[in-house]
Amino acid sequence: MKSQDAAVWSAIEAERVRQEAQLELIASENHASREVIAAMGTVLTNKYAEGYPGRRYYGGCEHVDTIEDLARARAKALFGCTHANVQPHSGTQANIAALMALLQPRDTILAMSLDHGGHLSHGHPKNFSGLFYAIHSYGVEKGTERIDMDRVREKALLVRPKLLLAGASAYSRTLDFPAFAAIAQETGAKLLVDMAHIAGLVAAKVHPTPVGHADIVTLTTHKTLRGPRGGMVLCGADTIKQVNSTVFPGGQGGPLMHVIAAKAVALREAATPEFAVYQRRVVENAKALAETLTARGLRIVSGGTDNHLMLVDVGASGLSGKQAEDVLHAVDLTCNKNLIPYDQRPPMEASGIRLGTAAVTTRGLGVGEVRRMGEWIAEVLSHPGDEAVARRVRSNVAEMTRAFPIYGDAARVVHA
Ligand code: DSN
Repeated sequence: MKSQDAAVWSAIEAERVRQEAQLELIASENHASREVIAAMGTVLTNKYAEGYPGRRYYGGCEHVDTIEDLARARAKALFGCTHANVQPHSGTQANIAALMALLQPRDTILAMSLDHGGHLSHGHPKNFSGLFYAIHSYGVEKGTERIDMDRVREKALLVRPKLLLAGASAYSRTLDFPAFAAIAQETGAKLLVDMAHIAGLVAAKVHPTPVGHADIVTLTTHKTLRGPRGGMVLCGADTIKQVNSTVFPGGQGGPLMHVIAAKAVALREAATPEFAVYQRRVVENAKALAETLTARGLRIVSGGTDNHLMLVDVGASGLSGKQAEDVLHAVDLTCNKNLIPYDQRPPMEASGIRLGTAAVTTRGLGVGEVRRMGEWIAEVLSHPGDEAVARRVRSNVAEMTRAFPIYGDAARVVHA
């Protein structure tokens, strides 16, 4: 590839070097294994396989049938559900399928507000969910910055939604799935749980599972689950027929068989004891990072974290979230600006940053390294524009990334 298409090759290589040289704190990202990446770069990308194993619209599907069956079986075993659809190209595609399976257009949904940590596909006015359904939202309380299930119940009794949606992309506390299910049952709503962020924690039993409580569970495979970029739907016998039809032909055409193979590989990895140890370390590291930042005077939304992520209110340092993201990026610490609950700033400025420990834990950082990294974050945020501080931290980050390579030389083989 280097000689055939140097332009694309060099951009891929530059991205590989960037990932090796920066500490990745974006909570929705991770570093997939070489095996997961290898599965995606295979001849499976050539195959059209609209339909499902044993019922395809094209010939020659015998081997991709094997792959999709493996992925489905592994997903069911890992998450303890009876049915799985592994075809969604992304989390949003999985949510499109789930909402179409459970609702009619214009039905009412009660979901967590994006401003308080929800997700675009849970009702943003410009997303399909906000365009085609009537959205009401719940959020976190002003004082605790946590979801209060009594308040969710009150809202559900008022709104009487057809569907209650639980799940978030910027909420650091344990989600109470039995309580969501009880509210759904009391108000006659279906329950959809989008566990995209916490799927890896759920697989390793580090976060309670929504399976058995929700009518449908959706997830992405590339965040804490550490697989390829993609989505998935888990459900029971009562909804699988609908889900299979709303994934294809409802929301998608041909499945990406190379990505489904990579999902199968990741699901095998996620069933190993090593993966459970990894997920426990992710949570330990997140707690250590939150404690370090708190000790250095930074406010963590809701006072801490139960999972892999946290929101840091950077307002007191005089910076916006955008500025904080930029000064950290300048020292090779990558994160994203994020609204904090009741934020006065617009989303593109924001008052917070979101930090997650899934990716740095994958490359081997433990509590000691994460505490050192927390000190560097605090130092940089309290001295924005101080080039001497930035130089010192950048050099510390470089040393740590060299000590904890992600792929080492093997990545060169994968991408060459
Ligand atoms: N964009 C993802 C995140 O960063 O949380 C959610 O899809």
